[in-house]
Amino acid sequence: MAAARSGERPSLFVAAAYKAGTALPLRGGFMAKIVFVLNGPNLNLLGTREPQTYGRATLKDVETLTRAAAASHQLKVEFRQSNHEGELVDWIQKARGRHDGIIINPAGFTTNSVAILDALLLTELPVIEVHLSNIHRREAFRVPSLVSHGARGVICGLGAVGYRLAIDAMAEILGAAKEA
Ligand code: CA2
Repeated sequence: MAAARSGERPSLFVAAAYKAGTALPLRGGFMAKIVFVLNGPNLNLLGTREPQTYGRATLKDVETLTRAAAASHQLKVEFRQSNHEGELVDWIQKARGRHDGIIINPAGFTTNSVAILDALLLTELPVIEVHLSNIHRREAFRVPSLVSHGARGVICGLGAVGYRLAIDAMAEILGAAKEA
């Protein structure tokens, strides 16, 4: 928060927006847009098993890469993981009015969660679906994705880089500024 950082008293409007989590004011009064990055079940274990399929990056590494990509577009990121469908649905419901776009790796909920799909549709926010592995080259049960019905675009098979590409695409969708 620019004013708070420089020791000035923030305006009431800025303080209210900041408290509500709807926008993050940066230097010069520019409001950074916030991308909600959600990760589904078992992704907390990333980097510990099956490196041939999912790579060696941990979820923390993916978060770091995602935040760096977002910063280059002056976007903020809220990065979360849950093993619980209902928790993901609750978070997605609350995204409306608080976040500007959603990037989601639904993991094991990809093909079966009507609840997550409905929640994504109800937010009316732009959604990008990401998978580390190429789900189309794997077992038949990993496709089709229900979540894709609510997504602007889908990125799969590029490992952690897919999250960076999703941020770049989201920046384009949101009309975010690119750092010189
Ligand atoms: O490729 C992806 O990102 C997936 O969404 C990952 C899911 C899988 O069910 C989808 O079909 C494709 C599985 C996530 C499992 O997480 C891991 C945890 C530890 C080590 C490796 C993967």
